[in-house]
Amino acid sequence: MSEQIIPAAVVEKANNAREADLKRDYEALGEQLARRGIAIDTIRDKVASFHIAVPSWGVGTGGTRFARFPGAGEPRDIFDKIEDCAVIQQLTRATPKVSLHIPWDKADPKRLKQAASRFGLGFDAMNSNTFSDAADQKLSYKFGSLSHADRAVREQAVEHNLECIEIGRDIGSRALTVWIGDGSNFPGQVNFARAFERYLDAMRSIYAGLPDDWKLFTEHKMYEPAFYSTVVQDWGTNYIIARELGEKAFCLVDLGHHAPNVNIEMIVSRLIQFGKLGGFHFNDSKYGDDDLDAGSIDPYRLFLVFNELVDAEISGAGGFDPAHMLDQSHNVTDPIESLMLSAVEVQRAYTQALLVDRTALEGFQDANDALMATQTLKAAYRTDVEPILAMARLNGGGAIDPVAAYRAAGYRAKVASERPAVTGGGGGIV
Ligand SMILES: [Mn+2]
Repeated sequence: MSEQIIPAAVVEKANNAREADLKRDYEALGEQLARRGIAIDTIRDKVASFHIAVPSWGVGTGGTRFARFPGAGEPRDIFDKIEDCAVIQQLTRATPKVSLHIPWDKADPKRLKQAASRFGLGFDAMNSNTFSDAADQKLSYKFGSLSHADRAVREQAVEHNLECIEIGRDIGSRALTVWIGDGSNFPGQVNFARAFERYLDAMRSIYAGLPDDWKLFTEHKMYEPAFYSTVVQDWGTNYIIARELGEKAFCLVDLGHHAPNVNIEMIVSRLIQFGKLGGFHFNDSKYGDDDLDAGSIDPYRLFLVFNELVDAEISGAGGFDPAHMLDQSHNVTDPIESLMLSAVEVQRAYTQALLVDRTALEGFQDANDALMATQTLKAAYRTDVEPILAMARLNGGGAIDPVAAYRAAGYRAKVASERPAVTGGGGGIV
């Protein structure tokens, strides 16, 4: 039995106050779903085994490029971060893995492993950082990293990524995510083709260092920090990269890294169809890479993404096993609360997508019945699946209402008294 940070008695008390109502709601929803030919327990079990990784950098307050307003009791190092992540997992039972960012989270791998296994946690994809300069770094990434004009800078960036793989091997990770800030701010500043060729060369060296059972995820982003051009700017370029590198290379879709109004679910479908969807960085956005909480702005879009994922899951698309990670920046909320609710929102979209009547949908599509086709999706989306999510949490030993249990435990006040305020530090908005 792994250690629990929130006292079991607090969770039990919070659950006891809600359990009778939940059982009634679950039964009522079960009857409703049975009329639609759906077994609620089957859906609940699928949801219980659906997991989302928490980013280590997400448990601190992110900040914007204007300022960072630190929160109380922020984690001081990776070991504090792991404890915060353990709280999220304990109450939601949806986030058993943590995604590390190097060098921010650099520590003795043995200690990392011990710290995580204390709480029954594991490690998800490793994330390299060549978009900022580390304190002890020889050469600067100011003008790029893996695509830099200077070979020595490129080699340094490759070495860093290989080190991330080494650390990852020691702690049981199975993937490396590479996002670079390389690009240009002025027309003419960079030769597009030469920069991309240099990037591909550098990535081939990283790919060569990848263990056989690992995956390499590359993440595209349209703009920021470069504002005229970005080396890995869109999913087309990302697809080319994955194709060029080989079968262990996949595209990572961060929901905030697209132009406004781009049809992300269609990108997801294309990447699935050609076997190159690696996974996701879930968040939400209104204008750009806002890194807002998943499902907070456009929950229907999140559902439509999952509609594609469930479609692929059901049709048995070859090698389909996408990684699910959150990638958010919290500025006005308690990061633990935001991450708990975001994990639940991602689970919710998955659950709703499981309810789509796919036989009916295909019939309406073939009959060109646009209205009924879209209503078929809406019928699933409109279903309040909260009782399923809450029951999966309760059965797994979590909280019916994670935020209520978290607040009742007074965790934030407790760590605020133990952890001195963090003033500087990397934001980590990728
Ligand atoms: Mn990201």
